[in-house]
Amino acid sequence: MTKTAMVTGATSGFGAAIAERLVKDGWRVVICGRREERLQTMVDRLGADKAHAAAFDIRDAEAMSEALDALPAAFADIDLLVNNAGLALGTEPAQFADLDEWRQMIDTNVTALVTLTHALLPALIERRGAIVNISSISGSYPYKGGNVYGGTKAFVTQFSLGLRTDLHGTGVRVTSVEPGMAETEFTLVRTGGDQAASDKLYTGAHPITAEDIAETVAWIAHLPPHLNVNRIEVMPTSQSAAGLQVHRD
Ligand code: NDP
Ligand code: 8X3
Repeated sequence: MTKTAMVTGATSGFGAAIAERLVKDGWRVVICGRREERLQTMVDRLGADKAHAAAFDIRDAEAMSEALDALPAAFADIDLLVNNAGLALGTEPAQFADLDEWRQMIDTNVTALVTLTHALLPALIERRGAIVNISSISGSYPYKGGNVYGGTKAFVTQFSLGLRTDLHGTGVRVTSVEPGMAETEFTLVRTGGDQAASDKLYTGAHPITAEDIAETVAWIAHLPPHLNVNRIEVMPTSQSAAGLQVHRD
């Protein structure tokens, strides 16, 4: 029987690649994001029987609830929730950071993610479904300017592990996927649209691609029901941890 996935943040980067990959693998997908034209283009390409566009700002709980209530019957029974929508804003040290940007990251990466998960949990339990949360290595390894972004992703990882514990015995699988540096629109968003900064970061680094993460998520989604990947950390070979720093007077 055809299974249905809901993929948030499907207008770009990981989410777009995950949605495309799942449809290729025979799934139906509900694709979410604010940029409605991109979602519609994707529906046109993948087919309206395979993809359904749900355009809403994930920080708006009412809009989220309306979008869930408006799902057509063929897309209403979600077997897999991919909580991918998220962003980093700013690279300044904490003492120079913009509080509104911090709040936007928390509202998107944390509050919206738990709100959607809470809404879908009863159905996921009923269907013995799965949740894949897109966290980040920034939740495990601090770096300069990562402050609140890293904090939100540490939350996502720990929330995933906590969900696993609470869902014990329900058959619902939960995975935290923790990618390192990947070339998507992530740095464009983080820098307020600075294409040169984005190009500079990725040039020569052979970063992760969106398709690499789609491959990882598809592998997790297709594992037999008795297996749960709790967390998986994926970096480009060119990236590794850089250790601690010491300030001397
Ligand atoms: P992109 O910027 O390419 O994609 C981000 C997606 O999130 C877009 O589809 C965007 O949709 C959606 N989104 C952001 N804010 C909102 C909002 N308020 N409401 C609805 N959707 C929203 O970045 P990535 O693909 O790289 O990022 C995907 C996830 O992966 C994020 O959670 C990110 O933190 C994480 N990640 C990224 C890494 C990287 O190096 N790229 C590494 C590790 C993790 P729209 O703008 O249309 O609303
Ligand atoms: C994105 C990865 O290391 O750029 O989550 O913060 S990193």
